[in-house]
Amino acid sequence: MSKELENIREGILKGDMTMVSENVQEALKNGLPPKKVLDDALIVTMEEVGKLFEEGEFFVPEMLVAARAMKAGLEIIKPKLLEDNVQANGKVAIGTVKGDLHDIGKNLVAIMLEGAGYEIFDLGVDVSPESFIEIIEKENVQIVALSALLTTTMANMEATIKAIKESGHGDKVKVIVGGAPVTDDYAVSIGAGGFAVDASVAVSVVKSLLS
Ligand code: B1M
Repeated sequence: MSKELENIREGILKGDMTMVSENVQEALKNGLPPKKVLDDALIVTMEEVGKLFEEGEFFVPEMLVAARAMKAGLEIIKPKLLEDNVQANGKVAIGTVKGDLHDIGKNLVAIMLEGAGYEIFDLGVDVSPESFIEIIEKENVQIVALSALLTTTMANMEATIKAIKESGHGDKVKVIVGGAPVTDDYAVSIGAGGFAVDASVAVSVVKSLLS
């Protein structure tokens, strides 16, 4: 691995945005293809972060600063990728369901998915079923990712899934759900295509839903 890619990895693991930005710029200046920097440094290190989180080595704060550092690198790479016409792995619309304003977990999921090469349409918080349907129609997303943190708003996941099915998009769109009160059994009971307990598992679930 080149020195710049090694430094990007180190920067992400330390949550050092400057180190990541400088080394991404240096790598591009030295002629490394943007896709290589994305795959071999940014994405691979975010996978490592996900594993460290699953193993209990990293906690949410470390994951957030690592994600923020990775995002700093991603911002530099993004325009270059578009120039190179690199295709995203798939399109994902994500939001916290109607009535719910919690967005920290949802943001983590969005960042991890973006880090894994998916194009993300983040609708924010308090998102109505209609807004999800609108983005499905406008952007042809393949995955809808719903987050809920309140037992009272979990029901809006079911309402969103029902609305997507009724709108006729149920066959082409898979829905993944998650959030502190959500369980695998609940996901099955409301007809979701997948459930993830945390942001790194969400990446694996989306990957398998699209494979
Ligand atoms: Co709120 N809140 N809150 N809150 N809040 C909880 C959720 C609560 C459990 C606290 C408590 O009472 N112990 C409780 C819910 C109780 C319940 O429903 N049974 C609660 C309550 C009651 C409320 C209010 C009603 C309080 C009030 O006003 N009386 C109110 C509701 C507002 C609303 O949404 N309409 C409210 C407000 C707020 C703040 C605005 C102050 C703030 C949110 C700030 C923000 O998000 N920007 C807040 C916070 C911070 C919390 C706690 C303390 C922390 C949540 C958090 O960010 N965790 C929370 C208590 C707790 O959870 N310990 C609490 C860190 C985050 C990384 O974890 O979001 O779980 P989490 O995400 C995880 C996984 O769940 C998963 O991945 C992440 C980790 O990788 N995940 C997904 C999440 N979404 C996913 C989607 C996926 C896959 C995985 O696929 C699509």
